[in-house]
Amino acid sequence: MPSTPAHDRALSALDRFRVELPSWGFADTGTRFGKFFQDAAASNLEEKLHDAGHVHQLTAACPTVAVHVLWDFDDASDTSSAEKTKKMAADHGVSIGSVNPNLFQDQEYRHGSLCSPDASARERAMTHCRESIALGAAVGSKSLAMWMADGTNYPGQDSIRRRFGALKEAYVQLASHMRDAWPGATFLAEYKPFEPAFYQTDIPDWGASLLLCQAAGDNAKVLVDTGHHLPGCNIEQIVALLLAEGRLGGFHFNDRKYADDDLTLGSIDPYAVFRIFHEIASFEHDTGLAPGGAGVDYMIDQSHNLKPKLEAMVQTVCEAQKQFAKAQLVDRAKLAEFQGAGDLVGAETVLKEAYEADVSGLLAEWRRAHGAAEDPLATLRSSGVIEQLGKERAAAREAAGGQRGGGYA
Ligand code: AOS
Ligand code: ZN
Ligand code: ZN
Ligand code: ZN
Repeated sequence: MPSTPAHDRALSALDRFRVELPSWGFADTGTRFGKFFQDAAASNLEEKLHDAGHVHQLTAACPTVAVHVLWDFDDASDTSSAEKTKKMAADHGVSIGSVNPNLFQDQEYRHGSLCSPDASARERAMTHCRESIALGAAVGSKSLAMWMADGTNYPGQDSIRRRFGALKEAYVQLASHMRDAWPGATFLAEYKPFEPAFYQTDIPDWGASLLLCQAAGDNAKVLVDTGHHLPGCNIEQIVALLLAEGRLGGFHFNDRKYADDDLTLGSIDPYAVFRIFHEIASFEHDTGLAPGGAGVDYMIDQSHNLKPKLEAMVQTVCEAQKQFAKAQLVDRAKLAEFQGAGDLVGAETVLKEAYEADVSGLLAEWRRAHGAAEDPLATLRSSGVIEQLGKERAAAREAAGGQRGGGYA
């Protein structure tokens, strides 16, 4: 591909585009109907960090790994192993990314955690969050990713206003505690319109997340999980508005056809991914920020039931880079001209031209320059690494009495 200003801009934008891998995406997972085990699945933090490190080695784009407090650290109150964890990550060429508290697996959370009508459940949840904050600071992470399963299953079950009030109070306290105990880190507030609660969730949408963040303070930002929207939702508009308000914290990337399906990013609708990146690139352009300057955290949140986990992660990272690069190619001067002239077809064509551009050469060039595999997925698939890990881990499991774990139950 010839070196044009757009080409060079895309190359340097890719330098700042980092995609965080979820530790739980390397472990066995399933649906509520059951699990299909994979021999190569990771069963402890060390193996997850190993796998994440391998994805980073192939892509040079994934230096951090999101951790889940009770799946990756047995005891949330114990920060004494933080140095060991940091070193373990460093040994695999990565570092610890967002810290995800677990506010859904304790029996006491039957009616919710921070929103529960039961004061002792609320207190337990607060303690767990404070411990997660201490852990995050100790492992050198930069963010706390708050996702809560709180909600109700039936109309009348509880007071929606009381629950949201309790939640707001809790977020205000936690974000403020974070400013002292973990300076510089971001409090990320995720939302989801359904599941596991079926009648109402306590943070159903970005509006509710935004209200909480506005109350909680400047370190609180909204986390957009691309799977957490009702059908037809215009996610890029949410992204544009949150950027304008200075409240877009980051993403949990995945794709969906029906619900929170955890499909690989762009497997259903790659144009939607492009449109999200276009909004971010447009914001950075209009505000004079360099690409990556909007301070958005890009994280993957996918648990793969059937696809080999390493392949699915590499596929996702490459897809994200592809759509990100294309969004950098949008001719913004031309677009502004068409927009000003009210030329719909002209404006749409500018977007489509970038979306339809072939960026494979550009991505290969970037990967060569950064020590990544030129085609990470092909390299992984022909390397035999997954088969080898499968053999080793199956044998180790056998020796340990068949124990599995470390992800969604
Ligand atoms: C759940 O639906 C959410 O997407 C969570 O972000 C996530 O899967 C969980 O926090 C994993 O730790
Ligand atoms: Zn570079
Ligand atoms: Zn998520
Ligand atoms: Zn989800």
